[in-house]
Amino acid sequence: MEQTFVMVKPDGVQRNLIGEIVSRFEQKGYQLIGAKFMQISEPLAKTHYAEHQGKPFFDNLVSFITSGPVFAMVWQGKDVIQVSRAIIGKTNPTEATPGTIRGDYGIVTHKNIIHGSDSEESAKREIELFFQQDELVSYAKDVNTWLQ
Ligand code: IDP
Repeated sequence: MEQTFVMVKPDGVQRNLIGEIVSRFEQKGYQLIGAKFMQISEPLAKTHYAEHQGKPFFDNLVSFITSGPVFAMVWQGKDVIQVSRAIIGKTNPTEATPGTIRGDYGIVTHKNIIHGSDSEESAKREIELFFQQDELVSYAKDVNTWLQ
């Protein structure tokens, strides 16, 4: 079953949006298999955002993501990578459709509430970066039979 990495960024935590964000993924029908409330270190931030190294916003991105705690999660389900990106909305909240998380709660790109992996490769890389294998919980849910 497909898995993806989702993280409520420091602005989402400060704005009390953890519960709202978890609800949206739960209500869609996805299954939470890992969660961690944590402070990101500078080295972890630089590794996580390595693809943006050298861009003008990189330093601000690293200082923002390390500026307060984040809520890191792994969600599982059919097509969860693609669908979670749709639930999250476009990177720039001005362009994000209302109804998406960024469309409903974000205003500026550098504080856009939430991160979600954008491909199978980045999901695998980011899950391994943030979670040990024994921190991911495998469990059956009877409700899944109503979603397949
Ligand atoms: P994504 O989070 O929608 O996948 P990415 O292009 O991977 O978007 O960028 C990672 C994060 O870097 C964004 O969520 C946003 O917070 C920040 N970012 C991206 N582009 C800009 C920019 O042009 N200015 C400031 N911050 C940016």
